[in-house]
Amino acid sequence: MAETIDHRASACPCRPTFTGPDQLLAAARVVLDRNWLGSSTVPSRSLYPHQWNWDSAFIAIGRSWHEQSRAQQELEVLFDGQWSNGMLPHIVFDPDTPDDAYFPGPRFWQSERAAGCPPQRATSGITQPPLHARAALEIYQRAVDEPEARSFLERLYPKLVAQHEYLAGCRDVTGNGLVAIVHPWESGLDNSPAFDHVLDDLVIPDGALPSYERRDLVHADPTHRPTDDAYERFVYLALAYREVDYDDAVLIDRSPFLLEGPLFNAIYLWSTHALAEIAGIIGGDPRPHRAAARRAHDAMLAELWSDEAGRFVARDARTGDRDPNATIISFMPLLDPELPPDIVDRLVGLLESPCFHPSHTEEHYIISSFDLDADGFDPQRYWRGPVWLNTNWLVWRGLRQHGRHDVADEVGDSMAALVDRSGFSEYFSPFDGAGYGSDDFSWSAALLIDRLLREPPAA
Ligand code: 2M8
Repeated sequence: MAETIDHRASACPCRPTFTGPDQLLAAARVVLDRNWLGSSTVPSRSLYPHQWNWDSAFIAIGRSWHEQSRAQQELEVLFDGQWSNGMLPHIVFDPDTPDDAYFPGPRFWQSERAAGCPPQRATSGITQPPLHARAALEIYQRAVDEPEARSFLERLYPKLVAQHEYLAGCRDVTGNGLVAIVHPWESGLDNSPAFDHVLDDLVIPDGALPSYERRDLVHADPTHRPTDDAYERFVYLALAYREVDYDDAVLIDRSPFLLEGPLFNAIYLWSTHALAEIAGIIGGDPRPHRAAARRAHDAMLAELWSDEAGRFVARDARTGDRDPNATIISFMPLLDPELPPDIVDRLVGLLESPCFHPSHTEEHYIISSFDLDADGFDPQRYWRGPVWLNTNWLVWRGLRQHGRHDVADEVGDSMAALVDRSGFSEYFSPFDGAGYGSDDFSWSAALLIDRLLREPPAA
């Protein structure tokens, strides 16, 4: 058990005072406008000055409520960076932003080494959770101009199919129906304790790392970001992939990091269902997508559910070792519309337990990214304790899907309360709601829009 610390001492000095949902919505739109580059949106002008893969899906969902055209463009421009094997890179670099504005930038990744990288765009060489089919479907569902949205779906559908085929074909490394990630950055939650059981054993040979400068530390407090030790592991794993020219077949034979996780797979499954719906809308065949969704559903229950722990766990695809930590990823299979009700109940039980409910302080916010009682829980450190709006939103959508509106409302209300308290920060303390990381963070704005407009909070 971790020592009890009074984290409320770290209260954020800035307290935006929004007078209600309308002001919050207007402020969220201003953030998205500020971060618009002309054809896509940066997650943050300072920390993340390029286009990120799953950020753009979240952003497109938020934009879909009031600007169909930019929402569509966000995804279409992202897919301009797709590789010919279907891989959708986790960063598509903005050619007008200097290489040293972000590390690792285009000179590090050298995406031109991969046979299928599009010649016109420099990209990273890894991917991120495939939320894009879901985002595309939601843009269509809210479109003001339906014929245009239909033709958008027709244009995007083959690219989405290629993205899913890449994941099912090249990343199902054990043949069990689950998609494996080859780098913590692919998870979207890179510094999460969910990966410690694999990363702790990683040995970096002397001289294997180039010298580099962490640009993130110029823009954010180092005590809120991953440690240098973690970063070395991230850089080392990225280099290992680059050295084999991003050839999955070779990498998978050698990579020390191959992980089947509940977040990536739950999003893949949720988007596979969306792909089936899109196929139906544009006159395609939904059946292969339904079959793929069934396979992912079965595999997630068989391989990632721990009945003993009462939660979903990440699994080392090479050794079969399971992650012992309770983190936010434990809840993500709530996105599976066919998740059995008894499992939904157990996840709700965990969510309501002291592990994720900081009820010992009067002011508190859910859902922390790590078990509040775990050794190593840190309310300020990147993915090791703070609340993030994107993970809240994913759990909120999952709970609503299973009719658990009482708990869903609590999660959704926490999103609005955090922004009300600290503005559109990248992440927040679960105790006092202080904001950390970047200000004016795009997905915080986009997902708050979705939360407020999908179901306005009760007055
Ligand atoms: C964070 O990840 C990047 C690397 O991709 C970083 O730490 O530099 C994560 O929060 C990730 O999920 C997110 O997509 C990215 C941009 O917002 O930042």
